[in-house]
Amino acid sequence: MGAASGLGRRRFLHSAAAVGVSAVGAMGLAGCNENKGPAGGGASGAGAAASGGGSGEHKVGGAGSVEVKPGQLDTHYGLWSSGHTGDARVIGIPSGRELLRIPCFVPDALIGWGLTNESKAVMGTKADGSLEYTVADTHHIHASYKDGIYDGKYAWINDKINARLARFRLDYMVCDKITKIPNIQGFHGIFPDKRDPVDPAINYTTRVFCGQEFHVPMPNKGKDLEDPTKYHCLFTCVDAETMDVRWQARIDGNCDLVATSFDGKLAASNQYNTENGVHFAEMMSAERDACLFFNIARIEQAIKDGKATTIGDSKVPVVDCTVEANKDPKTALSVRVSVPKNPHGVNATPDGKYFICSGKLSPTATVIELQKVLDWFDGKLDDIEKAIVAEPEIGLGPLHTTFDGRGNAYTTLFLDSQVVKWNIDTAIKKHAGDKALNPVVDRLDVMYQPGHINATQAETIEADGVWMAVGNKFSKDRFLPVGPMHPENDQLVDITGDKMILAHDNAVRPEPHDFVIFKRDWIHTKQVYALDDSPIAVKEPKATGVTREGKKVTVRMASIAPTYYPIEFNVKVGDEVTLILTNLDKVEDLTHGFALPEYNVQFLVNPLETKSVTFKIDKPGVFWFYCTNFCHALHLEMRGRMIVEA
Ligand code: RUQ
Ligand code: CUA
Ligand code: CA
Repeated sequence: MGAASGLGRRRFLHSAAAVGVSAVGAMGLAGCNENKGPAGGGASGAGAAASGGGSGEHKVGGAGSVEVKPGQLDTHYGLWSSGHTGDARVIGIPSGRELLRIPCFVPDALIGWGLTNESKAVMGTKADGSLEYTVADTHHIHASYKDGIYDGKYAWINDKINARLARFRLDYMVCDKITKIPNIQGFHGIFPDKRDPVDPAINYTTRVFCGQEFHVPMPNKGKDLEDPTKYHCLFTCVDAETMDVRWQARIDGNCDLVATSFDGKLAASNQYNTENGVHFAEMMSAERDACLFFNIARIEQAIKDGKATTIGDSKVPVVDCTVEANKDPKTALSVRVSVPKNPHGVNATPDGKYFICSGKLSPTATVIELQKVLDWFDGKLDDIEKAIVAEPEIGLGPLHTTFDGRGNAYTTLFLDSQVVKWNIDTAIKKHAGDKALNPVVDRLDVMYQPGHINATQAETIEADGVWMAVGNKFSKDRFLPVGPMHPENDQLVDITGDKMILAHDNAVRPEPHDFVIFKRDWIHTKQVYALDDSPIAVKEPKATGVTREGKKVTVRMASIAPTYYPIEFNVKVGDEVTLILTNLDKVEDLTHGFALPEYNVQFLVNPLETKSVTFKIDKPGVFWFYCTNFCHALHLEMRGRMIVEA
């Protein structure tokens, strides 16, 4: 990326550095708002170690202190993707504290994800019962919508490596479904829709759109390797409730990220490699790539009208959204708007009017007016390029953009190691002819090489412009050295004022990608399961015990602190044991573990939760199973014997 930025863009580096100084200078101004912020935090900010630009004391702005004192709660939830650790994280904002990791695609030893039968059923297994995949790369996480804000029901996350989409239930904060998307590689961007394009009563999420980044020959059977015309990507629509794949659209070029309009009519993906090159040099030749818009109502009508095909063994209907097939606005299912070379990131403004794509290799952001795209589909706009209403120069290596709900955009500049705040309306006026205007409002140095960025509620109509988190890919000198691999640095910025104020650093295990942040009362979690959540729950101590059918043995267990029922059971060498454990404790936070030596078993059961594991008995002996999770004064005594007679 560094080489690609080119010498010609040096001047941006210089001007960016000059303006960056003012961000540090401005920190003195912000102190007057102390303690008035919605976070209602502490008085001095002394607990917040961070400072702008790497030196000087921390100032508290309108958002309040980042310090969350003992006894207080964070004001916001953050849902973070974790990159190639393959899971998701729940972060408290403003403290930056990691509250939970939610496993989905890869095993997790703490809760026994990938070990219990229930989690294996979600994750998917091979014929021999082993997990189909044990690695994943999660990039983008987004929550379900109702009336333009999150409804607290679901969140979704992608696995770029193995083309899977996972769903989290936000009440229990667990993964409940994973869907493998057929015929794609490099599954990257995702975004739920926000309402139905046709039925106004459906003002909530019913679809999740998924972009494919790595194009492959279709079908991908080892043929047509050097024929770029055979390489395509698919844009996929998954049903939010059933998690079935509803349809796919075959396209040219590679999808980077995905955005959806608040009216439900359009989904879009910014694209690089519109050249459709198979080799790196070909992928870099065009001066402009694109943002590709999908007309959802038309695509679904086309499928109803039988205008779909299928690919390979997949039964999913596939429509043709290639450029060649969609030239006539009256019938087009999709249309491309140009964006400079190899763009990255596309984001919807909270007022519902624009999508903004970052230039990445161009020092610009491209503002596309959604009404104009709809006008083109209606035959009212003669040239789709007129949908571009601004293309401000903002700095080097722009990647992702977020919003404060007051008309400002905040874009990460990877090469400048800055966040640039710019005004969307000013950029539009400048594009329309008022060349004297400067849309850039402020710049803030961040440490270092920022990628993702998101402000509180910025992906909803209630963007509140309080806090903004910036995910920095490098932290270098920012934390104590821990060997060659540094943590990453999530920085929190107060965006309530004209000037951004850097408020907090927190180290984070590499490598988070996207995240969303929203006020804490937008979700209501449950602390205790319902016994009936599991069809195999062991509902009372009386229902415990061992049953046998030939070599298949079922052990029904219950836990009530500080003991298991039964506390011992007998099985035989050669048995296949399915052990079902229900935690009959109903008290919040009273979680038990179950570990079994020599059999590689460890999992947790939360209050009234049921889990099961299946394993083969291959040796005689006494095996003490025990509770791994501190639950009671007699936690260490919570154990029992599995007896296998010789
Ligand atoms: S994308 S740095 Cu992380 Cu998947 Cu933009
Ligand atoms: Cu039960 Cu520790
Ligand atoms: Ca890194």
